[in-house]
Amino acid sequence: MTELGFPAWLRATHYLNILFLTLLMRSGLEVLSAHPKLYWKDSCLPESEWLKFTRKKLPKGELWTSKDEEESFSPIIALPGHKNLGLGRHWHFLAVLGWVATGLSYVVLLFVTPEWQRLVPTSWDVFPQAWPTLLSYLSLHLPPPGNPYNALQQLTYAGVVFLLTPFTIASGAAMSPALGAHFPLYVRLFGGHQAARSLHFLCLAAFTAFTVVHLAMVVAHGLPEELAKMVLGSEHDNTTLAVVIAVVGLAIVVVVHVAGTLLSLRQPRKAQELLGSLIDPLEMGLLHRLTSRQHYKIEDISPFFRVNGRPPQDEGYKQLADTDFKNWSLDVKGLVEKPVRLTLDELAAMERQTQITKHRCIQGWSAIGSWTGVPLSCIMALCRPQPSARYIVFYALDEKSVEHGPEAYGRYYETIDLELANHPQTILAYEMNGKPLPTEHGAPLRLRVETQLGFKMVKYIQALEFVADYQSIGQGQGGWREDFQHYSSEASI
Ligand SMILES: Nc1nc2c(c(=O)[nH]1)N[C@H]1C(S)=C(S)[C@@H](COP(=O)(O)O)O[C@H]1N2
Ligand SMILES: [Mo]
Repeated sequence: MTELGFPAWLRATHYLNILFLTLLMRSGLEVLSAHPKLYWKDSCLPESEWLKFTRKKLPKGELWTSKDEEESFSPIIALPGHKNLGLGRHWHFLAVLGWVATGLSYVVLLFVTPEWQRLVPTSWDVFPQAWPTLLSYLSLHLPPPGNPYNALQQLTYAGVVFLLTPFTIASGAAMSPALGAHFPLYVRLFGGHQAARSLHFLCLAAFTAFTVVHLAMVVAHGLPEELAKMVLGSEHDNTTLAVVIAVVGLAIVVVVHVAGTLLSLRQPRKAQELLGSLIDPLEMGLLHRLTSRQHYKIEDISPFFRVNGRPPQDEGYKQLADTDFKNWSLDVKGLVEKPVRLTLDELAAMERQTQITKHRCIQGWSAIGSWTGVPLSCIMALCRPQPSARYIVFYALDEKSVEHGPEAYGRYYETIDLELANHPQTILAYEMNGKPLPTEHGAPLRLRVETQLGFKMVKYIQALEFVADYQSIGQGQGGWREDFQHYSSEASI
């Protein structure tokens, strides 16, 4: 190591950072495309967004859903592009794992070696010193070389590593429905779910700005010498070799992006299963156990609650609705000691629970509503699941091809495991905001499982089935959206 040398671990983490940050940026844009609007308030009133990436106009006077607001981003900017929220999230979380592991190794190594002294400013003088450096850049002159960084550079790097990065991770975590349900105060620190989402987007903007300026500076300071420092550790090393290694390194990053994009677009099920097997166990271990402790106030209830999933269009449902669901009943079956059938009146006569909670749709919008219904645990006490039962399947009445076309067919269904089913705020709701469940929100009965993303909360429920496994149901992924949109069945984040 020469005097200015950068140790190998530092160079390796710098390189991994390029890989993971670019994966995070592209997959993050995929997530954004699913609801390309940013708000500060959690009720997400239409047209209250402060920034949007869509020109779509929503029809006035007729029902539209959040699916109608989705945009298709090109794979050039989004991973994988073309309305693939499910896979975009898989990539985002995988990249989070890689990025956090890289970042932790970096920070640990930084402080067990003397390296930290170059990154962390140790004197307030860094501020007055940064000023002339900035002026000199602004007048298009290079400041005198630093050792190894000039004051402005040191401040910027330290800011990115110790402020921007932790804030980005913290604001991302604040969007997890399980964390938000268990620690509502944590989300309030950011000003709410939508503020956290907006701030998380601004972190992307900050990282992008940093990257652009950083690259421009590398070029301005002399590309071959800077590459020699980055790749080989010292500017006095062989610059040609450094350029070759850097080009090969960047080519590998590009190959990972292209391969990931093609795999996801051409073999989405494979990508879903592969990425899911890496991320889901961790998500399960960290978040699945958290219970919902949400008790918002009546004043918090959103004046507007988006709809996702159109009501069933068939005659059968219309007839049920026309007679106030007097002819509807809930079929509880499968691996239970005592199968039961319950009418709406019978459900209403059981234990009654009301909760005011925040709904978080996987696409990105949120809303607060009040839900009244019977705790699922009461239904379980009635039907007594057999020891082999591990999941509950919720079958709905809506045929999805009506909305999605022939490629995505079948009636909506989702599964949750018995652990979630036993959570204190898991209920079968028949009222919303003090009134019978409106048609668009799932009449006559819907699931509320308040630590999960919205897609788990099946509307228009017809039957519950207790099963040992969900592999033989639908396409075997644990729900209609898992089957056709490649969402993960683990919906805690
Ligand atoms: N039967 C059925 N239930 C469903 C859906 C659906 O398409 N069909 N969509 C889910 C999704 S993605 C969300 S976000 C919530 C939306 O609930 P809301 O329409 O009451 O706002 O319902 C969930 N339950
Ligand atoms: Mo959703």
